[in-house]
Amino acid sequence: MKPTSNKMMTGAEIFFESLKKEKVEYVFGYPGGAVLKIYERLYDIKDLKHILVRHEQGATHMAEGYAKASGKVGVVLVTSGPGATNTVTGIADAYMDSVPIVVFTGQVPSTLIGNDAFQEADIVGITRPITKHNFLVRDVKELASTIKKAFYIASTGRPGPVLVDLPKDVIASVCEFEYPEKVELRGYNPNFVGHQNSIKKAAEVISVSKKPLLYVGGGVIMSDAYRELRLFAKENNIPVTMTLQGLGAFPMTDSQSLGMLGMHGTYWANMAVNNCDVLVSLGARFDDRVTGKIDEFATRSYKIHVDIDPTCIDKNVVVDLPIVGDVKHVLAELAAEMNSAPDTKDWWEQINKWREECPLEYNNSDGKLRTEYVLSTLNNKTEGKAVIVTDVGQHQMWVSQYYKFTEPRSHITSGGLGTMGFSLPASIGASFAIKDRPVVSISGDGGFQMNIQELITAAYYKLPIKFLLINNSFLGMVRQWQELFHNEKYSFTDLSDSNPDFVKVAEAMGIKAYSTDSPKDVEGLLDEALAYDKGPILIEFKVVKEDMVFPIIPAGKTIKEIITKRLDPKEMM
Ligand SMILES: Cc1ncc(C[n+]2csc(CCOP(=O)(O)OP(=O)(O)O)c2C)c(N)n1
Repeated sequence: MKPTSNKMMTGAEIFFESLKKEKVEYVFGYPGGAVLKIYERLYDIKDLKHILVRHEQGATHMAEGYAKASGKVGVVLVTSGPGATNTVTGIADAYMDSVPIVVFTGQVPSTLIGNDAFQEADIVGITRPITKHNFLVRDVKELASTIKKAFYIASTGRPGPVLVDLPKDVIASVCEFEYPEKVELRGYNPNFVGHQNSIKKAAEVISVSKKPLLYVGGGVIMSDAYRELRLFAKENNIPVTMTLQGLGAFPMTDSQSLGMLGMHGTYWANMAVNNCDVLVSLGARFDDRVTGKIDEFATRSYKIHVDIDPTCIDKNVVVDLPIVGDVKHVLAELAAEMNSAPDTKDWWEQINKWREECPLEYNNSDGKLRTEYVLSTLNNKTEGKAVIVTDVGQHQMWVSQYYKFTEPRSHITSGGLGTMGFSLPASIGASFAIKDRPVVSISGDGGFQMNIQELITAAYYKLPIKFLLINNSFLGMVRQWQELFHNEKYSFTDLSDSNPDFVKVAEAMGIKAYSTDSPKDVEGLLDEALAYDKGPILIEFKVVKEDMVFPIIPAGKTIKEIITKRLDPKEMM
């Protein structure tokens, strides 16, 4: 189909011309009645790659994985009704983790909206609380400007998901195509430059502190502020702890890294938070998995909070000095304002004592296969440089402890929503973005089954993803809570009788697959997986069933209640 006239185009043509203007490379999608006109046009388009998924939830996680790995906006295209509602979990996930995606949903014709028409769902209403913004396009004349706004809103300020609902008649209508150069939105002006006086004050406070700590979140990675962070931390010899989303913002191999803080964070990172005198939060949001009991969180510290989103300030923890701005700019300014580095010698001595007091450990001598061993071996073989996409559960927390991320945009996980079924499709999105490093998807046997259909997508597009399946035959993290906090009532968490033969499942979908329960096989299998580039490969590691992730600070508790190992039954008596 050729453009209708010089500049006159159908809505479907305008849609693709607008995506071209936004330099979109990939669209993760699934067709249906309400978007047939778009797919009709797509049939003849060569310079945009449409990735056919197997379920629309998969499409949204792929867009997230692509966005997180590349720093670009991920794009989804689905039909109305069930196609649209299937995207809801992925949209909520992107909202919680501030991931820039734009989701285009088909809608029934404008004249039928509100009539309970076939495959009608009020997706704008449904997603209002879980999108940064959403639009229903009522007139084809608004289509191009709406798409421009959608990409702008998704990718600026604190990033997030934007949904654009496209009624069937709008897509079929015709108008002149003109793509706006600029976006002007009243009331939406993300503040990039922090207040100069506040930055000066922060520099003064940090210079004279004795026990400063940098608490780094995903915002540092999103604003590409890792160089500024490294410079600032090194020049001032300040320890750095990271949130789950912040891992990779500062090299975990550097002696100044304390690793992750919070519920499953390191003992020394949590002790440092509890004892620091100045806490500098950079692109992090003080979420409950980090703070534990809020009234007792870092009570000894003067708190500085740098964030681009003003609604984050004082939301969970009241701070002493807020700085609203892009963390990249603020960190550069802060570095320039520092007259002298703080004296942190004693502070480091104390932190290093905590490191020795309670190191991360696991049993590596009884001949049994353990997740920590698999992850440490993977870390050694890839030197902390692979792109690791995890699911949700115990394996996810072990990754945060045993994989030493050295690069930003290398750790992709569902943190805020904690969505099982995230890793498999998100690794597909990441694999389209990343070609020069291995992409490794790590899932538990529970979460792996939640979007298992997307193995077909990975196989069809011959993506060289390494799927590592950590099979403990349990919904491991829930089992752990049942053991620790619910009287050992293992209610519906044992999957040993119902799990499928994962190797056969993978093979049926065209994927090379292996399984082992022996530590002796780990090196060889990882070598084979890392060398294999003809398509995806799956390795199932049958690990010890009842292992638990330590340390753990129970939900809503403090460092005083930290549990560092499984209690010996004799100790409990
Ligand atoms: C969609 C969804 N449903 C339920 C949960 C609750 N949940 C959190 S962790 C977990 C267990 C995960 O088990 P598995 O995938 O086997 O990973 P493991 O903890 O064993 O590493 C469950 C059920 C969730 N996070 N997401």
